[in-house]
Amino acid sequence: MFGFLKRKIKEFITGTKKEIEKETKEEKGPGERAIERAEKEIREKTKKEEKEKVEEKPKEKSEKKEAIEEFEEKGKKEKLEEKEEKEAEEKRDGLFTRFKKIFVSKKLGEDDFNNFFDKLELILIENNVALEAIDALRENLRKELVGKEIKRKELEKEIENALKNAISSLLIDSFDLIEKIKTELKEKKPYVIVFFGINGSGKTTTIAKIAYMLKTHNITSVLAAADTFRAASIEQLEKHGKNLGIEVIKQKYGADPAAVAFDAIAHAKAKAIDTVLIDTAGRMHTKTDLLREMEKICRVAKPSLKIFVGEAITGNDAVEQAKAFNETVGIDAIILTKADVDEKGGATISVSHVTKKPILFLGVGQEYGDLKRFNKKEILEKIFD
Ligand SMILES: Nc1nc2c(ncn2[C@@H]2O[C@H](COP(=O)(O)OP(=O)(O)O)[C@@H](O)[C@H]2O)c(=O)[nH]1
Ligand SMILES: [Mg+2]
Repeated sequence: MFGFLKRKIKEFITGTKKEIEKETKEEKGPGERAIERAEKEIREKTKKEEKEKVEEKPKEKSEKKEAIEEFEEKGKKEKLEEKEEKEAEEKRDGLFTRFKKIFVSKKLGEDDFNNFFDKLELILIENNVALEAIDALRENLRKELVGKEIKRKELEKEIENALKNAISSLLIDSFDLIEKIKTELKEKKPYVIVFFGINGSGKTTTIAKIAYMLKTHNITSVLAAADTFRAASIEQLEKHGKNLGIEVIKQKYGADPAAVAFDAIAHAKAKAIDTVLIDTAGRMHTKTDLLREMEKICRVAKPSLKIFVGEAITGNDAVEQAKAFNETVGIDAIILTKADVDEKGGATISVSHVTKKPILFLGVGQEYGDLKRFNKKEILEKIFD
């Protein structure tokens, strides 16, 4: 998951680090020259002082000393000189290191940032991040980076953290569906969920996964085969129902989907079933048709939750679909399927920002258990660690 994006971001951060390092070296020219001059002066001054000290001493004593004493004295003197030289050297080093520390940092200006972001933007586009999300990332990153003094040593970490924070603020924290259902069941039964999304996005499979998950939490459900349009869709849902021991309410192909939804809800009420999961057809031949059909289902079923199901791998298309469904019927949450085969992650990064709705789950395979609760922290770890 997100392998391609992760690799690209890593390359980008390392590349930016190298570039800024090169720039800091070039830009510190005049400053460094000033330091070098100061250093040279200090070094010369220290040397001069040392020399004076050394020269003063023999003058006082040499005339009075015997040859041996003189010899001994010389030995002591040399040792003392050595010690003093070492101390002075340490002092110079300390000073030099301190100067160096000041000049290995870089303050990012507006131009630096634009240059930096232009390159990042290409990577984000390549990874299917939606333009609206890219714009938001640019603003978030600008706030984090422009005018900030960045130490060369911390460059990589700083860029990574800034990017992590910027992406994090695009993702909306999701809620715990099981907890939500349990709470609402205390007030009203059944809890009705409608699943929207285009053909092949994974709606039927996801409904089966959700039904399986509910079952493991002792929440009962009934499935409504309200996709009366697509060939074999009813049989597909029935097969899942059989596998999971969950009832499927159906009518004939071509029947009114809203009527199927109505039947399923009536059935749940009669049998005291906790939830109704409504499968729909993803007909998108014209927006008006879809609007009418979906609106009717919603009017009849009065769902507690409207979930958009999209394929993570389709990137921008999934984001555009989510936007269209949100504008027509209004969605409450998102499930992105096929995240297991999505190396780019663009839809996952963008869809919440564009719709302002949370991602609840990621589909990560074709088994019933392959539904992963969306976790912001985990996503960021997948991209960066
Ligand atoms: N790898 C993978 N395949 C999935 C996932 N979810 C659904 N699929 C597959 O996608 C195809 C279409 O799914 P389906 O549920 O029929 O889509 P629908 O037309 O929206 O109902 C099927 O072959 C599913 O097995 C997923 O999370 N990962
Ligand atoms: Mg289907």
